[in-house]
Amino acid sequence: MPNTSARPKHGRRARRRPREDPARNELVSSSLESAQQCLLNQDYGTAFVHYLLVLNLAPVFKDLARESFRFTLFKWTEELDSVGRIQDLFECYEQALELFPADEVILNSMGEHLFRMGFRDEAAGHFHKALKLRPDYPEARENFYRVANWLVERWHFLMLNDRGRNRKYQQAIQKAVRSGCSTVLDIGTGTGILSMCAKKAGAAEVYACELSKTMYELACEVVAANGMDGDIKILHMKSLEMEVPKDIPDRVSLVVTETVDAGLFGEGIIESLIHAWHHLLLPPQRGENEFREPSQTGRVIPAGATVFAIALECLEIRRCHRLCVSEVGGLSMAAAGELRSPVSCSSEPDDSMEPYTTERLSRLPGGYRPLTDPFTALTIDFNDVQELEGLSSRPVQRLRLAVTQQGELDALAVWFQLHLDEDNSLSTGPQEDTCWEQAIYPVHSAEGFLLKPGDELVVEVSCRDAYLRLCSVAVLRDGREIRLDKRSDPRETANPEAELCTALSGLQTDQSRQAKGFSMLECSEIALLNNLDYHRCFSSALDKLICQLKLKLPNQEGSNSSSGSGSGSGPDELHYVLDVSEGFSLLSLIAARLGQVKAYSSVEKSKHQEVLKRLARSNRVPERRLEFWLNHVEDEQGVLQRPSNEKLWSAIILDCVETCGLIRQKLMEKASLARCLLEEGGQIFPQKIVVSGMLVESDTLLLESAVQGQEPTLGFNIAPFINQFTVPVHVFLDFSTLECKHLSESVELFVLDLMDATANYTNREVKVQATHAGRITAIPFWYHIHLDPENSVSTLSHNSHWKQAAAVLQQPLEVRAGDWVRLDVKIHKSTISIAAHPEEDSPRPAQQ
Ligand code: 44T
Repeated sequence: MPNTSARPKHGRRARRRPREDPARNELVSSSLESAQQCLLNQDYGTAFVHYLLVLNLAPVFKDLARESFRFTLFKWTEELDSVGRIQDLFECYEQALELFPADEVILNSMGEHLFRMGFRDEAAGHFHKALKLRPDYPEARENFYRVANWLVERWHFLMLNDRGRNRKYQQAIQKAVRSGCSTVLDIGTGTGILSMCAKKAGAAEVYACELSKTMYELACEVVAANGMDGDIKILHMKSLEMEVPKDIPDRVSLVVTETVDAGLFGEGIIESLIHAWHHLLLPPQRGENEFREPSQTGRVIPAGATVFAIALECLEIRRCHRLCVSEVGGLSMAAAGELRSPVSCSSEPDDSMEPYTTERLSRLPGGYRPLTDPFTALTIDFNDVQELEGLSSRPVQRLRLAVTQQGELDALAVWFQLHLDEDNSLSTGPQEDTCWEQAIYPVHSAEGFLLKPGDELVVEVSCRDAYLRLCSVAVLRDGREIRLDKRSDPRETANPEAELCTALSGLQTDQSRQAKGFSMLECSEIALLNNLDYHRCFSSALDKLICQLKLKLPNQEGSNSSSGSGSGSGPDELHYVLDVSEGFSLLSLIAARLGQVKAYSSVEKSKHQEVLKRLARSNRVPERRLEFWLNHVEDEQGVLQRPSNEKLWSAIILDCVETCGLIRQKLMEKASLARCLLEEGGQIFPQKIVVSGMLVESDTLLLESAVQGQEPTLGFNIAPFINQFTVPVHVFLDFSTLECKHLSESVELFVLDLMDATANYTNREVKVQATHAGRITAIPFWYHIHLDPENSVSTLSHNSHWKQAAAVLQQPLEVRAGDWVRLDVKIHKSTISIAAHPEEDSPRPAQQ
């Protein structure tokens, strides 16, 4: 019999009111008073400490003081942030969350700080928590949407929607388990689908590991919802850290994994499998005569892979990886030196370089031209640990490929066949109807090389640092080998006359080239440099503005003497132009070249500043006319300031749209600040942004947005869980090649007038008439960026460095041709959202 006498005592004690402590009460009330006084004096640090004391000693004040406490926290951490006391900042948030663990505003705000510091996963976790606490909290929702793509990458949806792939993996797993593989480890389980297949097929023990925290948590949820939480042990770790018996009791007979990316090895499958063979798998079946039970041997699904490649010409790839123009916005680019995209496998492996990028070849704008037949670049047996281990020491393989079509060599593209077992394989090829992209190895020596039928292309295949690397090294033509990596200009080396010219001018070029080395630019920055329309447009708008201002000057100063044409103007008559573009931008230099202009660039990286300085020199722009703004300001908030105390800006160039197709955050705030810093007659560029869109029916967009359909995925309940990570706006879209049916003309959705201080952006209703019958699943949108009434650029143009975005509807909307649809367009803090409704009152089309 338990001792019951103890219980009432406890109960009594718990129920008793805390003893009044006058000294403590005194402290609480004086601290509260001090906190309020400090708040009034804007001494937020002290106020914060007082509040902490009060709320820890007297939690009853929590409700009352919550608002002021939050305010103090935000003000104080803002100060800490501005002086770089990041550690202290996060400590304050932690203390605040100890007091208010379920305060969605504090959680969301801490998420924003984490996000700015680059802790994306942690930030996302905070937004997610805030949203769960208050699903209708718009700030947290917008923040969550911004990070959801990193938490759960969009290809998860594609893969789960790819029934062919799901079925093949299921069949291979079923066959292996039924043939006796009874213990299974799923490496990189994602949503847990392959583990559940193994369990359902009858495996006795199933283990799974997943390194992403979000995916691990998701897998746990999914497995539990399918009633298998007792049957599948999921570990939040990288397979390389797993040990027997610490993490799993014994070696397993089957490893299943789909840790492959478009370049096959990019998710580390080689390293994972070498480790698994040494530590986690039973020994493999060796030879025919040494037969052991399948339950006593180890094997891997997929069993192996064959990698294919092809050489191709593709303008779209070219414009993102090398400079294709010699003059941009009136500037000669000759002195820029070599500009490279960060995608290269020819140079020494380097953290800042990626060996390949990925594209869906079938969706490349402008298409591509194959220059060779597809060839086998590599085969690999995942069940042979010696072969896996030997991969990185395999000698570089030189392949000679017959050129089948004439064209400029822009890239090698790679795909593979994944042999799940003897019967089942998946292909990631460009012709297949799969969710896969292909790996792209761009050629980026400054000039292209024209391949001709009869040529042979020499490609080197290697596997350094566990990445598959392909490199076009030479062309064999007429018995001569022309190196592609060590030439000054291929067309010239192939042509003796030109070779002579190069040799004559060579000395100087070669020297300066060596001195310069190369500068690395993002693919979107290179595409931007190649966008002549963009620069021409800015050049002409700036020119027009400066001319207008020059004409105004004499009147303003009441002078009628020699100025106006600029001839007699002194240094005081300079016009100040600020370019706050993100990343590499030539616009400041284009402005500086106009004369009478002092331009401030926001280019930050010193190598990039060097490029601009070189270009300034070679284009005869005096050095003092180009300044690097960020070299003079401590923190980013200082970006929008006056050029000097007595001066204002003639023009401020704002970078409005992100490459992904969204309006930049805080654009309108920046614009209103910029307006205040303009001299009379000055302008901000752009003046106006018109957002346009179109109704479309696109299954592709749906497949990339959420797991579709009502039926369970392979019989498992997965969709509702992963679909929590669905976002309403899809980014990085190429509208020109999106498989979709246009259901309307393009329509104007919204106008942002950056020069209008009174504009108030709220909801807007737009009526659109369907031109065709169909299911509206999405509304892609893009921007016309008006620098002034005459000059505008479109983010939809073929040479744009911008992609498009699309609002994907939660519920597709059926329409007939002629029906009217009402779009509710909302812009909240630069985030666009669009909802579509049938327009009930609109006139029906006349009956035929
Ligand atoms: N994306 C394909 C690559 N992991 C698939 O955290 C095709 C991309 C793709 N976990 C468009 C289309 C497609 N130990 O959740 C991930 C990852 C995890 C591991 C534990 C390890 N050693 C690893 C390695 C990876 O595995 C999961 C799957 S990786 C699959 C990559 C649809 N763009």
